Amino acid sequence: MPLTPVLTRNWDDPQCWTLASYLGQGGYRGLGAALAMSAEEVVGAVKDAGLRGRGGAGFPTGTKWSFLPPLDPEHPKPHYLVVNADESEPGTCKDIPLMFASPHTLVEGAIITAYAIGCHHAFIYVRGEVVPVLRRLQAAVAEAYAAGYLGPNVCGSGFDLELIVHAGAGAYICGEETALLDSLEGRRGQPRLRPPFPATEGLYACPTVVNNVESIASVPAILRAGVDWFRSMGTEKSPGFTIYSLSGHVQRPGQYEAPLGITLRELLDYAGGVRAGHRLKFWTPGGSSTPILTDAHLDVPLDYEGVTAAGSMLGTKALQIFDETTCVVRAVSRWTRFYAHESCGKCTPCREGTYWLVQIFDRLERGDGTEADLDKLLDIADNMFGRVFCALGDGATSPITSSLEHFVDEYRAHLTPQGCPFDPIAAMPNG
Ligand code: L3W
Repeated sequence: MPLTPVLTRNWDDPQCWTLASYLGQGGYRGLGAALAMSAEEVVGAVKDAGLRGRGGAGFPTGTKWSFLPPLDPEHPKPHYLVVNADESEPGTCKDIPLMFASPHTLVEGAIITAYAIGCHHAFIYVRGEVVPVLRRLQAAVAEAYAAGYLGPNVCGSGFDLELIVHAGAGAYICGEETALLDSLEGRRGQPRLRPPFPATEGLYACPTVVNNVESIASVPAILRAGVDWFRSMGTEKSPGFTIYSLSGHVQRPGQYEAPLGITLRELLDYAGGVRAGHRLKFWTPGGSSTPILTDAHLDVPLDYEGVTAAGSMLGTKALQIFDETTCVVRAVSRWTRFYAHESCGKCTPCREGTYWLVQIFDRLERGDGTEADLDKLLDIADNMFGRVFCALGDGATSPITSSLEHFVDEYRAHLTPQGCPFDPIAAMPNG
């Protein structure tokens, strides 16, 4: 399959983040097309295109928009749009480069989405740590206001929109949509019980669309080039293009924009393959919250159906590549430590479960593990999965159960007084 640079197409331009560069590439033409349509027609176009959420879950974007109750002049409750730009999943690095290189793509997508859902106040909730990205977003929003794309009477259409860039304080849990809303309201970010989903009760208990950066940034191209064009890429159930982030033991790590349904084997060809002299051992299709896959899955179509059939999720399309020098137990142990650190503590299975998982991994690595510890890992994972408050806890168990499924012998090789049999230096990119 060929690469399909749409979102990434102007990243080589030395001034790619500016309005002038974006306009030179046909920017804001999608907005022009949208404003010539009714809001319902815009929602219909995104539905027909089959765009699915790029933040991890793959939920149909247009369908989500259509869940918002109609605006009722008798009982006015505003509609809000919140862009989830809190990218923090391990290995996931698509939204931050996208906002850094081409912030206007997101701004244009947010304006179109707000118009479609009848929203007059939209928010971009971005990780506070990525200050250069924050500055570029703020500059792009300021440029858009000055050019009349934001503010009262957008492009003379009679539609008013305020767009606010909000910096989060750096918590993984705030990427969970309801924790993000709590944080945006000024509270400690912790997930809310769903239902009600944000579409009916979101920000300030008002109907709210929460979408990932890449989902929103994909909207202008659909309006500009059309539904058929979008559907000419990807698969029937997962149409379009998307950004795959390749990292780890790969010759040319980076973002590769390609149709959904491409395989890791094809993407590795573009990325120069696994580092010289080594072979693929395991990989993640979507960050650390998706079950790991192995070299037996090189030809799995990277779309929402193909990856599911292989026993994983597509997730954030963060393809972390590990060669045979990597200890799978150590990799999973590192991720587990991340989840324990980032657990918000609201629910017991996640707060306690991630803590005890870390204790067991530490035992295995230092040579104090026993066969019973392997059962305990599965037992704790079983007591977490489906019993936690949000997807963070479920995600923490995915690499554990899948690595035990594929590499139980490697876990057993740790049950010696020496513990981990791997040389950590060999696994370093220049090892
Ligand atoms: C109205 C219904 N809305 C579902 C909406 C819901 C949400 C979207 C998807 O987790 C995954 C997670 C992570 N009425 C609805 C409805 N919705 N039913 O649809 O919902 P859901 O529950 O399928 O997923 P989620 O809670 O959004 C996202 C995985 O992504 N992930 C995480 C990545 C982390 C980041 C980050 O770094 N910030 O993106 C990676 O794989 O594990 O499974 O909007 O409201 N009946």
